[in-house]
Amino acid sequence: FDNEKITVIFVLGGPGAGKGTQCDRLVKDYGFKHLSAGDLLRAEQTRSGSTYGAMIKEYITEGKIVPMEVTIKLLENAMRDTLASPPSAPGWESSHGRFLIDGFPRKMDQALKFDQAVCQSSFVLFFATTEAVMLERLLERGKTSGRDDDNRESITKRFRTFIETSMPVVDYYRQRGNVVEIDSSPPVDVVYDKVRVEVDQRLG
Ligand code: UP5
Ligand code: MG
Repeated sequence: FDNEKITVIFVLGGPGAGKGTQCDRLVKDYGFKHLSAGDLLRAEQTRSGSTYGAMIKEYITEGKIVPMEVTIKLLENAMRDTLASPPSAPGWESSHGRFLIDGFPRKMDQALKFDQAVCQSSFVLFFATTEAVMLERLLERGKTSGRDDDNRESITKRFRTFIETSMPVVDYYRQRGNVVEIDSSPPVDVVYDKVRVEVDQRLG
């Protein structure tokens, strides 16, 4: 993908930090195309004829990172589809697309591969809060979400993977001065006000 023609923002943060919620707001106000790696994997998991379904379910339930080939392919396909039939949202220009890539990259190999083979991100929006806050949100959501990983056992595993495998990615981009960190403990509107300020500043 041509970095002159698209803007990509990575949206990272622990499980339940509020990535998807904030992305939904940004889509409405800025015309971003929101691509959640987790959503794409869950869709692939249930797609009839997928060879990866059982494998994806196993990884997600165990809170492990699905091999990057699968996830990067799904993201590339979704980006290509979006550019082929662009959203008619205000903010999305035919000459220049905007993507929020949510929950990816969450392992160093994915980060390096995507940067080198797909495109570079403008910056990383990193939502930080405590495990206590994230646990409460996920258990509450788990009452209705139907997600295979919104249970105490999987949540514990997701937290461990986040610390051990995904935080190094955030630190890698931080060293490059590419991380905007936002405390996502407050209510959604308060968090979003801060997000807007940062995005306005960087998108110009
Ligand atoms: N909520 C949100 N913000 C709130 C706020 N400020 N105040 C109060 N409540 C708030 O929010 C979670 C819940 O909290 C919701 O009920 C919301 O209303 C409330 P949400 O916005 O959904 O948080 P999010 O950070 O998106 O949480 P999510 O559970 O989606 O994060 P994960 O990172 O765990 O999930 P994801 O779907 O990205 O990945 C799932 C799995 O897929 C991974 O564990 C992994 O196994 C696999 N995966 C890969 O293998 N590779 C990838 O590249 C990506 C995923
Ligand atoms: Mg999410």
